[in-house]
Amino acid sequence: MFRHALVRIPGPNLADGLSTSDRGKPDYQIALRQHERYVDALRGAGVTVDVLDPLPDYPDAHFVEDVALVTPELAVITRPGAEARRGEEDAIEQVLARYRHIVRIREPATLDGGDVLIVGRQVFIGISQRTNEEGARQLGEILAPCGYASTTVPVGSGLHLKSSVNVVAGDALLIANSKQETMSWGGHLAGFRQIVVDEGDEYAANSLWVNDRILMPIGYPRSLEKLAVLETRIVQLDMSEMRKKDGGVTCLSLRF
Ligand code: CIR
Repeated sequence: MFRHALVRIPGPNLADGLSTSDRGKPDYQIALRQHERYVDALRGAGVTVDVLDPLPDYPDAHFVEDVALVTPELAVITRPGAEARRGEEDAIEQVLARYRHIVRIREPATLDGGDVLIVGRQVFIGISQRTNEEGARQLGEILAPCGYASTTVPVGSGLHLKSSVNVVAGDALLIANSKQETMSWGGHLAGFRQIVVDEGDEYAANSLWVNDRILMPIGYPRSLEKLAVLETRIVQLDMSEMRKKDGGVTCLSLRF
């Protein structure tokens, strides 16, 4: 059960954030409204949400998931793979120190929270453009004494591991078709139900299970239908402006 979430309000310079998308420039007012709906959805799931102010020098800072990860035992402050985002993690450390013992990922490691998928005591760490082997090694070493087993997964194309694979129930993963086939999961997927989203619906694989509900981007009826097997309440959210900067529902918060 998650009790808390941290989010950060997008700043007026969000259009300057990093992006590989050709969906155009985000509209600030619409982005703010979408963010508010997202916070409402988290509150609806019963979590207390700390809403942090924008960081003027960091147009991607509302994607808070990348700069930390929080387990019941501790908080790990990452070292973001994109140089433009380095420094965001210092601002989140001060906040998380109120809730958890802090451990930091150190140079030469790079690690983005978007590459870390924790399912029970199993940690999948995506090796991506943002997360290197040393980042995965340090994280594995930090989490091992708490009883977590880590394994690396090459992300290949796409930004982060969780851009295309997410946990949607205790034993179920939502996974983009292409990733199920091409990622070498080394047999680690065996214990999980896999709900595979169709080609064209890849963005829907970036959905977020929070307590009694799943937050997912609106506009994916086929994936919505597939998720119905879980009999979990689904909240659909318009993520159009976040998507223009490669963001989705998972990266906008830290839950713990
Ligand atoms: C970036 O490129 O870092 C941001 N524009 C998007 C980060 C999205 N984060 C995530 O999916 N975990």
